[in-house]
Amino acid sequence: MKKVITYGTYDLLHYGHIRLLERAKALGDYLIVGVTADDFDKTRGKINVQQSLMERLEAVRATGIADEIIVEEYEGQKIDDIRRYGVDIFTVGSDWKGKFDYLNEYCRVVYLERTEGISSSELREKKRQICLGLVGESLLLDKFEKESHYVNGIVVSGIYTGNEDFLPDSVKSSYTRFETYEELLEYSDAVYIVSHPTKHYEQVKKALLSGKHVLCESPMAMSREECEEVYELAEKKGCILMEAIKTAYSTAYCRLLLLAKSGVIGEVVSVDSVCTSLRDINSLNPLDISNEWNSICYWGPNAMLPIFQLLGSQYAERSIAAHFADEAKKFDMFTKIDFIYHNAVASLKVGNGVKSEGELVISGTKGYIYVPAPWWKTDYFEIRYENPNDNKRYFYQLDGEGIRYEIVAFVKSIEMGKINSYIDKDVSLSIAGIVGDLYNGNQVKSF
Ligand code: C2G
Repeated sequence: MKKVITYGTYDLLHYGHIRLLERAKALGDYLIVGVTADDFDKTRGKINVQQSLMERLEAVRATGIADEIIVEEYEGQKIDDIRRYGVDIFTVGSDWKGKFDYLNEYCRVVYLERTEGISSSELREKKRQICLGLVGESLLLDKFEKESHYVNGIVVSGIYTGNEDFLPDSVKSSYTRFETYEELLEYSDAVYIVSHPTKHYEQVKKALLSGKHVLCESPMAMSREECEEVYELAEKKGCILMEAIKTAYSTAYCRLLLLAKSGVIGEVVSVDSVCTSLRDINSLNPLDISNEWNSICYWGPNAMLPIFQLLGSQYAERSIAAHFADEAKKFDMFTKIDFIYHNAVASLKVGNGVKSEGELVISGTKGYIYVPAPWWKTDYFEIRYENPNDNKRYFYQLDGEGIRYEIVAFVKSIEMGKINSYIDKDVSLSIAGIVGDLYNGNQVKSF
């Protein structure tokens, strides 16, 4: 029996795929089809896959062409499979010509002519493009715009900013700059907001009232009540409202959360996170300080994310100690917050003007998870035990700091008509609550 193997993503299965499978089958007597796992696709840069692995496996099975279907999960697996299954021929479309010649060492390699005029990415693009308006005054706009090019299904409609200085020439020259927010909304289906946090609530609300979907940098509002209000408004308007904290979308961060919740370190007893950056705040005049993001807004959401995602928001006590740079006590240069839960504790330190070791430590009754600085750009973490020989290390590639995955989640939410956010509403509300407490000086000790 002559065994043939081929691999693919097979997203939105189309006749180009089917013709390939039919010709692959005709090369031998038994065809094995390897369908790529979601993570493997992400690792190799295919982040726009619309269908889940199960849907893609089912679609290939339903063709009735494959004699066996396997999942391709890691780089190099093809060699393992060829050996394991005793494969005689590896085949793939001619768009890969030359890329798999190294497999000639293990079996015959055949490149089959690719079917022109059809591709999964064209099918994805054919769906209505979402016009996305960029709103705000932050260098993050530039990063976001660059990352948006990796995501199928969106096109930037234009920009509304209160301060053009934040826009690099490349962005300025590429897009319409709307004079008013209302005008931007008119030409957009959705908006990404990264204005000064004190503007977020009003801008989110105005977009939702206009029936636009919203992806807004955290904090989305300066109080729990305002945050609750915009979530309710989104529900009422049938719009997607998603909070943007790019760390939440990094594969490594998602994995460490799952591992912590799965009990590999026993019960989580403490979560300690530190996020800081150095800004020469003291040299700024009061007006400039008011345009800067203070520590609780700039780093607070990131630092609070693992605490609320692992321990929840029902803490019994919390204490906030802040060092302010201004008389009005609105700009915290450094803030330490301690939470006491029923059976755990948590602490965070954030600084925009004070530098510390930006690590995340999740302590448990069997071991702990250690994420080195800058932990919020999570691509690596360790699980450490009493016996260092038991320690485990994990690395997951992080492209674009997680922003492109965040955009993919936002676009998928809009296309599916239901929220696909990695940040639960309850976490979002808790973050806004703490931000509000600090702004309102609610039980805040200043030092
Ligand atoms: N294909 C084709 N004609 C098309 C589109 C795709 O012949 N119009 C072939 C591809 O060449 C590939 C298979 O169909 O052999 C599956 O294509 P994709 O799902 O796009 O996956 P791809 O990443 O190209 O698969 O490691 C090998 C890769 O996984 C190959």
